[in-house]
Amino acid sequence: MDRTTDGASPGRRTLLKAIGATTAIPLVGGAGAAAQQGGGDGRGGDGRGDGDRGRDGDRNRCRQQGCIHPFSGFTVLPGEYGGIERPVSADYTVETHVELADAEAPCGGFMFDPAGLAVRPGETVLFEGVDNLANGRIAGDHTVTAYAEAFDRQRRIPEAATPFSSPMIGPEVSWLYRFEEPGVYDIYCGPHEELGMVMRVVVGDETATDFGETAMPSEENPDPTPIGPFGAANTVFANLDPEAIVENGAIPWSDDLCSSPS
Ligand SMILES: [Cu+2]
Repeated sequence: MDRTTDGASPGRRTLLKAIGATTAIPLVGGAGAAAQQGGGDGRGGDGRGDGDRGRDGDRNRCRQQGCIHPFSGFTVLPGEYGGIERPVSADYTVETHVELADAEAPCGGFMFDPAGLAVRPGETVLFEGVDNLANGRIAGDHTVTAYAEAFDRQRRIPEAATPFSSPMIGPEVSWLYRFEEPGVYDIYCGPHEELGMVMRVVVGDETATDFGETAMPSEENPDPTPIGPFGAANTVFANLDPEAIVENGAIPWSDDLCSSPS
């Protein structure tokens, strides 16, 4: 049933495991290499396991162009932790920061900057936690998380979009994500949402924000469904008009975003 793995001798399989399937591909010759090409040989989906799939398996794991995972994105670690190169250069950069001078400001200085960003379908955004005490900003620890049922929250991303979240992004760590489906994406930082650390990405020209009603947890209803944005996040979203984001391309962070709309 399984020509590829049957044809691969135990020796070859051991070699693949030892040096990694991807780097092994250019090294193996003859029938083994031909079987790795896939397509055009009528094999189709044959129920093979993933363990020894080499290039085919990689394709399944990297469903987006450039191997940016639709759920977990791509985490860019600093060199001392392996220095894995990012698969693509980003089309846009968003800084995830704490502005020290704004500690007394309504949002406490926690921000995505810009807070509003317009991109085209298929473009990539790098969320960057660069420590820069010299300009009064420190990186802090943040996440880039979509409002979605997967996280027990109101869905505030397009129906067709995959929910996503970065891991915790600390100093000198960055996170790359590709936005595919048109529409409005509301994003929050797990630890700092209540302080207004949220942002809105508009992909393409779809600017509808009919996310529906939400309730906040209360004594009478401690576990409402769905849960919407918390605290100052509501104020920031009220100030991030999707049409204005598309018109301007980006809305930089400012403390005004954290004040009630007039
Ligand atoms: Cu944060």
